[in-house]
Amino acid sequence: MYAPLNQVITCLGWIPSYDRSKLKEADDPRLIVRCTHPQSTGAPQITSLDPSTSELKPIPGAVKITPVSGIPVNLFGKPVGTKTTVTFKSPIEPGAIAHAWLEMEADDIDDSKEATIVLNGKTPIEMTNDVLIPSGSVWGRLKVPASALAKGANTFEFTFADNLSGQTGGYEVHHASLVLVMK
Ligand SMILES: [Ca+2]
Repeated sequence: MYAPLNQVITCLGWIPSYDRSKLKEADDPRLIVRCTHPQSTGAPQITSLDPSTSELKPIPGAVKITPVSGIPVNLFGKPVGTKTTVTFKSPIEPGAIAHAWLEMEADDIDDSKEATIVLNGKTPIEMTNDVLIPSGSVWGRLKVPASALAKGANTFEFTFADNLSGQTGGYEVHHASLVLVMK
């Protein structure tokens, strides 16, 4: 029942929190919704649930945060070990986040060894087949441990980690967003 309401709120770029404690009051049942507008505090843009750039099915109730810097990632033709950083600014306390993903359009990540991604200098993001493609590009999501996120700046460091014995010359990431589902 909350899905359409949640869609309207999040499409406006607002962050809702729901208080369901009054729903079962016999004489005055209410759903209390508090909305925070992230731009009111200079926080980052939160886009609609389904930006036209993504080919992935939206996650119900999720909000998307677009990067403030670092996109596109271009690690083609660079020496093995080259790193580059994508930064997101999150207005949300990590304790309020139930699930998080790094959604991206990856280009030419041939093998999970080719790319490494480290969050906030210490938490490796597990590469899965969802973002691997030997040629061309693919949309996929990688799970992000919510506890490793911070309110404020979050950096994802991408490394061209392995050229697979000279078989590959790097990779790119054309688009990325941080996808969050609240508790
Ligand atoms: Ca490659």
